[in-house]
Amino acid sequence: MQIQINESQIELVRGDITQQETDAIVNAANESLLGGGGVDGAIHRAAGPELLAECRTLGGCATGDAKITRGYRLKARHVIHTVGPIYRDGKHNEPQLLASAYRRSLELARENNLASIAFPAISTGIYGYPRTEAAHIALRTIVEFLKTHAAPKLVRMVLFDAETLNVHERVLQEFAGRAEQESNSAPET
Ligand code: AR6
Repeated sequence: MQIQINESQIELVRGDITQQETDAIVNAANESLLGGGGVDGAIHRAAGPELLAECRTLGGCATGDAKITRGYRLKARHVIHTVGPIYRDGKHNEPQLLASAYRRSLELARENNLASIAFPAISTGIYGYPRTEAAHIALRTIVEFLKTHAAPKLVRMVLFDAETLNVHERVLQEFAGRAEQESNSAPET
């Protein structure tokens, strides 16, 4: 599924983020930036040990922030490492921190003149964020960013399993319907 926001595309696909050929892929890392399980482990395995060596120089990353490295053996030239919140009950700033992880990643892509970026569903694995709530926050943050910035031109979410893809498709359809209503009701000039 794909929708357009101004000059940019948001795309949802099922797949493995380590295989993406976008300018950057986003890693759902932890504050140490020294590797872990899930998507983090898969990215480090695919990129090779040079990625960990560069990560060691970064001094970690706060939750909600992001840092950029090279992609080494990946098809993507860059990895943007971000840290989503560990989900507790939704009342410990988790929505703000998750939105910030997406926004900071998009800002870094823009600052580095990257045209395309691929995200996993940050925090929805080991960090336990409920999938549907996380999809709303992720897609709302991406849509808002692309409404006010001309780049990146392609933002792809790479979902690992069919059910997570379905959830994101349903949420993006809601947003797309709303955007259409807004443009239909806009006063003619
Ligand atoms: N491609 C795309 N998505 C994937 C892949 C893949 N290769 N592998 C897993 N996913 P998680 P988190 C999905 O647990 O919740 C690490 O140890 C997965 O199904 O990777 O942010 C870090 O070091 C899920 O939907 O990240 C941290 O300590 C999503 O990616 C911690 O886990 C995120 O799951 C971060 O936990």
